[in-house]
Amino acid sequence: MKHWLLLFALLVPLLAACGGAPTAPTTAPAASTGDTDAPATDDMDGVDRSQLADQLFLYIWSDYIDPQILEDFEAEYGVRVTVDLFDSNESMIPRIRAGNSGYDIVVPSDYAVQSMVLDGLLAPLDKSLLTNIGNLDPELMNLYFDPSNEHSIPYFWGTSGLAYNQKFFDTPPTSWSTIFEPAELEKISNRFTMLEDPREVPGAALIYKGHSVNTTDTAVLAEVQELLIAQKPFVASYDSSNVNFKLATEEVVLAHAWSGMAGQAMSGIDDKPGNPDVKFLIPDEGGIIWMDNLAVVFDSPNKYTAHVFMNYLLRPEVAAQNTDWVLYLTPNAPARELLSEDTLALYEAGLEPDETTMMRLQWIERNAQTDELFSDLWTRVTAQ
Ligand code: N2P
Repeated sequence: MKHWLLLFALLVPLLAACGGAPTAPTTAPAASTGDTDAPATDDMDGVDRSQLADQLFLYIWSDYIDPQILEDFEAEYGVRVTVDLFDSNESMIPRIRAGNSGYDIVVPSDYAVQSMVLDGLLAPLDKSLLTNIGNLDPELMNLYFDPSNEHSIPYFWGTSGLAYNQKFFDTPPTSWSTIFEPAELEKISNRFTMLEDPREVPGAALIYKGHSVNTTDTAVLAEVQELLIAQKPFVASYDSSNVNFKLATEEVVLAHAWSGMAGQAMSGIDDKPGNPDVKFLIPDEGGIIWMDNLAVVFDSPNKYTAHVFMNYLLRPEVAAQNTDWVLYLTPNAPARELLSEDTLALYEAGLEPDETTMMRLQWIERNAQTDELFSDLWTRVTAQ
C-alpha cells in the first residue's frame, strides 16, 4: 500500500502547478435529481424506485465494464443499461458537446474532466446520492483535474506502456526506442500497434525524448511530429480498442498499450482465450499514469438513475467483480481486499506500478494551448 503515498507525493507538485488554473463555473444545468429530502424508498438502500428511469445510457471505453454487472443492476433495479463505446477522449467530447447525446454517464480521463468541466459538459454530482463514496481511496480523491470531485469520481486508473509477446523477443524491450528507432522498427515492422490517441501517442514520443507530456514548446512538438511521421510506415494500425485480442492471437507482437488491455490479452476476456506470453512494462524513460472517472453528462435525461448506478458501482463487491473483469486498478479501497488471486498476480506482474516505476510516470494535463497543439499535431501525423 506504500505506493499510494508515493502517488500522493507525485500529485503535490501538480496540485501546486495547477493552483492558478482557471476554475470557471460550469454552465451545465443543475442535476434534476428530484426530491431527495424525503425519498419514498422501497428497500433499505435509500433508492427511491419511483424516480428511476427504465433505461440508462452509458458512454464508455471498450472492454471497460463487466457485462454481468449490467445484468445484475437491471435485475435489482429494473433499469436497463445501454452501453455505447468510444476510443478516445477526443472522439467522445464532441459528441457530448453537440448536446442531446442521450448519454447519462460518461467516463472521461483526468485531463478530459478538466476540459469538460470548463466547457460545462458535466453535471455537478449530488453527493447525497453517492452513499458509497467513502469506499474510494482518499488519496485518489480531489486530484488536480477535479479538486473537490464536484463533477467526477474515480472509476479505474492505470498506466500506458508497452505490451509485448516474449516469444518474439530475445530480450524484453526496455526502451521506447523499440518503437521509435529505425533499426528497431525494422524488426517489428507491421507487427505492432500504437494507441489511436492524440495525447497518448505524442506522449510516448515526448517521454522517449525526455520531455514533459504537457509541453507546449513548438520546437519540441515539431521534433516529436517528425518522429511519429517516420514511425508511421512501420505501424500495423493505430488502435485503442482491439489490442487485447490482437496481442492474444499474436496478430501483433508488441503494442503501445494501456495496462489493463495488456492484462486482458494475458488472461483472456469473456470466451476469448488469453496468451500467457504477453507481458507489460513501463520503459526506462517512463510512461503515463491516468485516471478514468464516472461523470454525469450535463444534459443527461436520467440524472437520478445515473447517480443510483454510480453508487451501485461503488459497492465493494461490485467494484471487485468489475476489477477482476477489466483488470485495471481499482480506486475502491475495500474492493481491493476482495480481488481474485489471478488479478493480484497480474498486478504483481507489472499491471500495478511499483514504487520505482511510479517515479517515472507523468500525468496528462490540459491548458489553454494543449488542446489545439496536440489536435493539430495528431491531424498532421494521421494525414500523412
Ligand atoms: C479501456 C480503456 C482505458 C482507457 N479499454 C485509458 N484511459
